[in-house]
Amino acid sequence: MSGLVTLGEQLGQVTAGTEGPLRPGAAAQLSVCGAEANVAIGVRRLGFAAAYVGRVGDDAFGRMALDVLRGEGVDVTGVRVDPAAPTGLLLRSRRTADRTVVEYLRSRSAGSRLTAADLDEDVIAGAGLLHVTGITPALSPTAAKAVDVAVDIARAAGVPVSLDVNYRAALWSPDEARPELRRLASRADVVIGGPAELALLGGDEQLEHVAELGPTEVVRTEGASGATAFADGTTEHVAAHDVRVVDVVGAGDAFVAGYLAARLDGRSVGERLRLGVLLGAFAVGTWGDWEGLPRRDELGLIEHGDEVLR
Ligand code: KDG
Repeated sequence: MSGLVTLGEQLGQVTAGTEGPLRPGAAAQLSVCGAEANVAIGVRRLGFAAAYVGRVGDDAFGRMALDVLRGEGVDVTGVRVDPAAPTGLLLRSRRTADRTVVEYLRSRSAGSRLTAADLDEDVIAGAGLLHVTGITPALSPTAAKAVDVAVDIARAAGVPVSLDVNYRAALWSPDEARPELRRLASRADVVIGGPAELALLGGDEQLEHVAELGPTEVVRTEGASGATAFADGTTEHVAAHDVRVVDVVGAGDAFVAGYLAARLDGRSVGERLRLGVLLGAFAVGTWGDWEGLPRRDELGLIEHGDEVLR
């Protein structure tokens, strides 16, 4: 497989349908989410192969996760159904019209029971890119080990490694996260994160300081301002699209999917940034983490400013 391979946790997702706290009788939407699989779906929709490795429970959300990924054409050969633990859950309430609250019910979940034995060495060694995030090492010592071993396999095979810092304060403290994430960044080729995440790694948000850890490409996502990359000594910035924002969750994963898809396609850093911010614009303009990600033939809708695609 010459595409992207990634590993992580898929969660069931319950999103309140209306503004306010979660309360009895409130309408809710069910889905699945997970930063790594969001990226796999985004890359896949653009026409590249993607494989996802993880564990889900033998329950409704586990089945939903597998159905979604299979339906998107993501290779799930590496997903184990673990009968000993439930699929983790993410509760999302729109606490007010523009403030989202996320709660995790994921401790001792199936996804956190991921181990290095779940990895297929040949799949990683044959990939065009291994993508990992800072969420998986925070789940459990065995999941952290799985990430480490996956990176080892990729590096030994000459497969580029990308890291989305994805610091989750609900899972670990900055002091716990910093050494682990710095070590991962030092073994990655591409590191992507927001300003605060890059500061967690490099002491401040300067791309050059993170690059000193070892990666050849460091990318800062800057929300409504766009994104900036430092690669091979050169800094490049691309502005974000001017779109109406309905839901920012998943925008980072969408950016990563676009950036990495363009990288798999052998495109320049500037083109990677442009595809990244374009996918980010689709993500913020639609509800859900991955549901609104574009197929390749839809890119022009935002890229060319068309209001209607005919
Ligand atoms: O990036 C969106 C993610 O936050 C979401 O899909 C859930 O993976 C997730 C997490 O751990 O927060």
